[in-house]
Amino acid sequence: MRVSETVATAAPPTVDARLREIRRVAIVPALNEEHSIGRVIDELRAFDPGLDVVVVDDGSVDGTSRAAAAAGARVLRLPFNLGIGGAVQTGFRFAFEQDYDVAVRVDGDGQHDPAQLGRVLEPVLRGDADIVVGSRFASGLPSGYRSSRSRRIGIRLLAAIVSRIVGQRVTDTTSGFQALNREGIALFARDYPHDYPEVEATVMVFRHRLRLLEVPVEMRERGGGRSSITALRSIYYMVKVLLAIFVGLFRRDVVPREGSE
Ligand SMILES: Nc1nc2c(ncn2[C@@H]2O[C@H](COP(=O)(O)OP(=O)(O)OP(=O)(O)O)[C@@H](O)[C@H]2O)c(=O)[nH]1
Ligand SMILES: [Mg+2]
Repeated sequence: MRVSETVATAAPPTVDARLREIRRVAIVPALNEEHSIGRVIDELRAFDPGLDVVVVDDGSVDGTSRAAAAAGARVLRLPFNLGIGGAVQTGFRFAFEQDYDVAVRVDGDGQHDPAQLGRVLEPVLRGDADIVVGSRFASGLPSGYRSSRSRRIGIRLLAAIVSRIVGQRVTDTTSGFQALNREGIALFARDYPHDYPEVEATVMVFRHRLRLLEVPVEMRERGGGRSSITALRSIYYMVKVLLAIFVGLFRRDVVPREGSE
């Protein structure tokens, strides 16, 4: 074999080339997002035309399902509102059962910019992580993302507590902008927290000995619709999530494996 051939085969493939070789799906939870869902789907396709898009419509009372289907997405319509955790788990079950290799999770309100998915996917495609979380605070630089002061404090406090528990610094435990390999998909298909799930899910990932990495992302303001998180709910959220984490620490059999019931 000539040296030039060796070099050519040894060269690492680009993200695009690696993506093309695998089955990948975007999971988009949506509750009453008829005004933003079409654009989210268009942007996902612009990032990767071969990406399958699954919108989990969690009992919307507006035209979310119609808008998603019109934009070419597969729509999983839940008969009533399960809440964000149930909707997200439905998406992961679908991804698992349909044998997808990689899944990304993107909110239906347009806050996550699909153009940044390359960065979120990179460590998963490189084989360095089972789940990658796009973090608003990982860069240490001020982020364009603005939310209420109480909510920012809450996010940071949760990040500090979770970092202590898992023994790795995490900066954004409430981000739903994620990429997962088959192991990550399998875990979340089997078991996913409810209500306000991301914080608990972060702890769960570590307890199952999966590898989690954060990458810095910029998040946008909501395109329309209403946030599910009001000021009063933020407090409820903090208390509930902290309780759930501590109860979760006492769970014994935390590692359901693919193929085991
Ligand atoms: N399926 C489902 N999706 C929900 C529910 N509540 C919110 N969502 C969706 O989940 C995503 C995240 O919810 P948001 O309310 O935007 O939460 P957030 O992004 O943390 O909060 P904001 O920064 O205020 O937007 C959005 O795409 C919502 O449409 C729910 O009960 N079920
Ligand atoms: Mg949002």
